[in-house]
Amino acid sequence: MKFQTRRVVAMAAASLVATVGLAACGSDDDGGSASDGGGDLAITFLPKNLGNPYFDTSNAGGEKAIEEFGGTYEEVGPDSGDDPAGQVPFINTAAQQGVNGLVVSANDPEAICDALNEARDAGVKVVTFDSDTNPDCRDLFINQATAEGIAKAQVDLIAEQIGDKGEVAVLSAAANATNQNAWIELMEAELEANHPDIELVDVVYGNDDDQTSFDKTAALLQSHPDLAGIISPTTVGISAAARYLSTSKAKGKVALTGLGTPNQMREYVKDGTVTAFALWNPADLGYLAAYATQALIDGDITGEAGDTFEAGDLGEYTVEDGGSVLLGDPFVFNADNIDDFDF
Ligand code: RAM
Repeated sequence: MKFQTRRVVAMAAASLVATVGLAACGSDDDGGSASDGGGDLAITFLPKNLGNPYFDTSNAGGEKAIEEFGGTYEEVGPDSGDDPAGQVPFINTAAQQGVNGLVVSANDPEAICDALNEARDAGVKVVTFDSDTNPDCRDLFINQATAEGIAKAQVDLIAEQIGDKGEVAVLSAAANATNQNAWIELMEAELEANHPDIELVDVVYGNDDDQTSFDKTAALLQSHPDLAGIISPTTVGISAAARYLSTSKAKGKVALTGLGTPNQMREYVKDGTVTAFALWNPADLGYLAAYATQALIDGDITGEAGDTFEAGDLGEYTVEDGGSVLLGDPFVFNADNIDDFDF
């Protein structure tokens, strides 16, 4: 496995990168330990894998927050999200470095648990965001939207796009991804309860790898010639599937929806491959996760239900049952609004 790291001393202002309502500040610096920065708190972000624009945006939000309250931002992660334990070495290294906080999106609910708990025993505050672990292995989960809301938004979209009948398939991320699996389970329940004429015929996994997702889309169309639609609840999957469909005979015939970023999906909305898809603001998610981590480190909260903390520009948040904090509602993007967004 290739180790990759990107470190930023968040207090030292460098170039400004605009996201939606958030600005990220950073410079690359590979030297020194995580606690050598100009700020007080060393916080490391560990996405499912590096090179995914979704996490680039979410982590830029985290970096912006760390800059505001003073600390050192670092991002580390595996190149690929297909190994359930692939994040373990990065967790161990962060704990050895003595970082104050670790913000993780989990590729597997159990495989990284022991490593996270060892880090916690060593004094590191562990916050999951985007994709949770087993709740016993972290202090807090920052949830982008309710799983029920995310599932229903995608089912509503595909039902509308295929006239509420026909075969659909799911193109997911890693097979063990906590977030995608929770959404798929709820989508199945929603289809069963409210869409009797839609049949879910397949679930395939692109591992949040562009090429794998592209190839799995081609294979889905081959093995299901009557497919009416694809739901891809991953930004990597939906953009790869859209790229495949956009030049295939299935363009305009097989509907595609799911969770995507406006910048990756814009050309496919404009060329008619995709009508509408959903997401939340990833920058806000990372920003909220960083402020929650700060509140834990400073001892303002412990992660108990009812705890409240201030999250900079986003205002006050309350910890809910199960140690989770909810960002908000999913948002639907279409041809009418996609140009209002840049992330
Ligand atoms: C991908 C990742 C991430 C998920 C988004 C929607 O970027 O799988 O975990 O939340 O898609």
